Amino acid sequence: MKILHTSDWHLGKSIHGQSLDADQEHAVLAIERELSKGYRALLIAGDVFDRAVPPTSAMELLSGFLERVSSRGTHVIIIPGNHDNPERLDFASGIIGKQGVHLRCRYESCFEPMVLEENGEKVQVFALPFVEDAVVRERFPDAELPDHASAVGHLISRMKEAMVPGVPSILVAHEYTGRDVVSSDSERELLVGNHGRVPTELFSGFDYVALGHLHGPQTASRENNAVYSGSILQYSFSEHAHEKGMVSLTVEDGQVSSDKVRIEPLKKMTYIEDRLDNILSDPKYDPFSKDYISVSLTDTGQLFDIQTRLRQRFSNLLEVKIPHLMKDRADPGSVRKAMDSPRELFSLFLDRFGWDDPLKRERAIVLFEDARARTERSFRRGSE
Ligand SMILES: [Mn+2]
Repeated sequence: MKILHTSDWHLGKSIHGQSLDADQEHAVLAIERELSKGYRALLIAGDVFDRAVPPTSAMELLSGFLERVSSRGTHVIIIPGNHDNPERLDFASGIIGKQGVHLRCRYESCFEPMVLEENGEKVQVFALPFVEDAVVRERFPDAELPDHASAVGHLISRMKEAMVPGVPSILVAHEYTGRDVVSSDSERELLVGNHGRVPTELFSGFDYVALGHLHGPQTASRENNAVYSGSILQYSFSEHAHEKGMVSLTVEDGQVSSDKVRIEPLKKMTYIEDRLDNILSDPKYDPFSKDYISVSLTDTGQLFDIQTRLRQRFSNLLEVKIPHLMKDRADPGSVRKAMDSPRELFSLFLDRFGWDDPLKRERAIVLFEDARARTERSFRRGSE
């Protein structure tokens, strides 16, 4: 039996004001194509939407997808992540569940496993909605839950009580766990908040833990077979090196094994660090002309029309950084010192424009001095 593990779809997300609707539709279709290869179920381990109130385009995309996939008999198991609003996501879940789309948004109803079966092979899937400590405390007032780990631990221990013996088990969760895991910009804001990292030991006792939350595909715990599938797309330039995709699980003879499946993005996110003239002319940048581009210019000189010129080469330019120029600007001291000497001021001006060649500089300074002398002479004549 095959099960597809995905997470962090973030439908409705935009970056630097750029809507990702087309990119997300492309990725969702790739998931649908993979599912057509004979999967029993799809897991979405949280952050289905990017926002509590998603744009209608995102809702339409998910709605159409669920309709097509469930009509082919594939089960879909969804938990809310920290970006989702669990109450909204839970809408009509009772009716939708009968069609095989299982929204697990409430802690009270997450203890019982869903048992899936195919050709005599069975698997039990537990789904833990993103754990909000305050809500868990309110729902389970008798439990002692001083911190996030104890809240997560409480819910998981209740699941283990309901576990069917002798049937392999999968837990779906949206949590931050693992000792050597790497986080990225697009999820960072969430990790420094109230929700800390929980010990991986909490996830022991399952045959596979299908995690969401961190956007880089990675293993959180080898012993506990806890894996982050990663987001379905690159959602920040800090993720430009990530190969995004999903995890294909095979349940066979009571064992769960996993394989990575790539999602080829419609447009990649590419980060380029170089001098402006190189970026504009070097053929090595030709293949990136349609990518989402973040440029960091290494130039130290003043530059004109940067956005327009870069955009002619990269139609999807999203970000330009000029770190050295910023440094220059932050040092008004050198400018003030040069104010007394026109020659030094002009020399500083040449620095800003990146005139490094000593011969050219010398010629420019001679021309400048000459022009200045002539101008001063004509001023003197005028005032006589
Ligand atoms: Mn996320």
